[in-house]
Amino acid sequence: MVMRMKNLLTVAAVASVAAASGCVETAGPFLTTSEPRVLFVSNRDGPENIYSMNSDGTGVRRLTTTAFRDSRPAWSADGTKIAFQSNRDGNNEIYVMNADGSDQHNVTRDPANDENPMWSPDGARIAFSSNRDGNKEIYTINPDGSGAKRLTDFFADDTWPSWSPDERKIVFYGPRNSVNSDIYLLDIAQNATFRLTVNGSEEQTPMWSPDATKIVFATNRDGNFEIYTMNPDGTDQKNIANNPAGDARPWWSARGQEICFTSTRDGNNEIYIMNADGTNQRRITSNPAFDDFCSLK
Ligand SMILES: [Ca+2]
Ligand SMILES: [Ca+2]
Ligand SMILES: [Ca+2]
Ligand SMILES: [Ca+2]
Repeated sequence: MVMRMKNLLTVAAVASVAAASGCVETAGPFLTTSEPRVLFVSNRDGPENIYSMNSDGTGVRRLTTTAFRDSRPAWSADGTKIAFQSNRDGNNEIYVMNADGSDQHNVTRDPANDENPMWSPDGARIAFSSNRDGNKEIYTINPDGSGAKRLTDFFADDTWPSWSPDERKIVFYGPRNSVNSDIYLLDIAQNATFRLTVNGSEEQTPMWSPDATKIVFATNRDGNFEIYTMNPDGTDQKNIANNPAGDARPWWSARGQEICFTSTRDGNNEIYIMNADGTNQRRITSNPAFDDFCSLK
């Protein structure tokens, strides 16, 4: 008994030293090496369904098996839940399931199109877009389906919300200038919206970095779609993909070091991962089917 106590104390001491020195890359509530880190959508088995895989492309597993269109998966911050959209009940709804695909249930239950879910960092809310009030606006809802709340009210379509790490702001995109889309920032408490990009091109699919310092998005301002990062005030916009093919739908990893995205550079839509500065771009799917909408934990 004394020996066992001593061993426990030793393990605890080692863990705290590792934490203090920052050497805990694989520690935490998720991210063991055997766990799939990547979610994506593919029609390789017929209908668009949601799959998971390891970040080296191995271990592909189909999580949804409906004959309908299941799309836009999003990891919860702790990696235990997945939100996604599906039209299996007749129109697009937001669903939640466990990381292994079990317990799939409809959260929104509204006859309008409910799309593009994103968990709040604490997992207590899901932001999404819906046209239930006439055109697409940003909403939030509790994962049990209660407490739906509209956050934006503008005649253009607002979509693809992503929370700031402090949950006070949400970035999204839409054609508010009536000509092309741009990235906007909503300060929730102030109910104030700020335009972050001012370009005569399409700026789409923003996502806030987990360390709060950057927003990643896609834009075709350079003649083809590229992945860009910028500061949350819109400054320092720079191309980190730099590839003549289409690069789109970027997603920060939960720890912030990596970004997954879609590219057509190898002939059809495939999933890629790169470091957050754009280095080490590598393909992780290799399938003639449509592979897209990655989420990386
Ligand atoms: Ca719906
Ligand atoms: Ca624009
Ligand atoms: Ca490109
Ligand atoms: Ca493919």
